[in-house]
Amino acid sequence: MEHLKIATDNYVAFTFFIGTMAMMAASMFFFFEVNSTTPKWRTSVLVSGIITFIAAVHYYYMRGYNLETGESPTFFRYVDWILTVPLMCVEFYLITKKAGAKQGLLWKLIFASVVMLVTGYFGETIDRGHSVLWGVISGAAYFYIAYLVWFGEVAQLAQTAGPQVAKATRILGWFVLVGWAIYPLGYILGTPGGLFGFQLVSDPAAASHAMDIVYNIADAINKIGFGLVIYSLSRTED
Ligand SMILES: *C/C=C(C)/C=C/C=C(C)/C=C/C1=C(C)CCCC1(C)C
Repeated sequence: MEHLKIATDNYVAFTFFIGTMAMMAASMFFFFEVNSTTPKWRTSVLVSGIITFIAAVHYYYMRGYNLETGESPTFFRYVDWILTVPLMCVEFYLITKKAGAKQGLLWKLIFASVVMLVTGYFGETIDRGHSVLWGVISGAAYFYIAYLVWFGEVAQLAQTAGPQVAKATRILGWFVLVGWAIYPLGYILGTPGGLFGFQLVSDPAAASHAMDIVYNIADAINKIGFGLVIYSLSRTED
């Protein structure tokens, strides 16, 4: 078998490689720091590590898959997201729980994130002809999550949970509003529906490469960044 190496101009393979490394390093960091975390925040820091660890395992696989086939590992990308995004919802629940968050709120967040991801998957794979429609439905679920975090129950509970939790929730809210908004951009670049029919990248292979690079950058920012906000909350509040 031919020995596979990353060509220096292959940015897709490169971002998969760096993504794998970053997720592994972040997981080690969060897991080791659990020991020196106060009991109150231990679960939250542990969940941060589980999120980056799940991503590390998927990235390791996606990196190899992409290197060998040159294709986009869409299925495993979505398997990763369907596991990690609900866990990010768990983080919102855990930090507002002391202020009285109910399990109903957790299920609302998880349900919206599953709708967001399943519809996005349809638009990227089995029904690409209607990618704009699926993208719009997915976007509605996304805005609902952003609404809950900025103005809904999450925001209200965070206000009564003390200044540190309120501050952390606001920063996490920015991750949802700005960091998560990078994903629809990748979707627009990569699907045939483009931006309501306007195709930004016309060559299909180039479009799929652009999408992978955008998703890889977004994952590193959002999964590791999110975890670091939780980590810093665990060090300021006792
Ligand atoms: C760790 C992975 C994360 C935080 C993934 C987040 C993914 C999204 C916010 C995806 C959103 C999408 C839309 C809002 C519309 C188009 C389809 C998606 C699934 C790319």
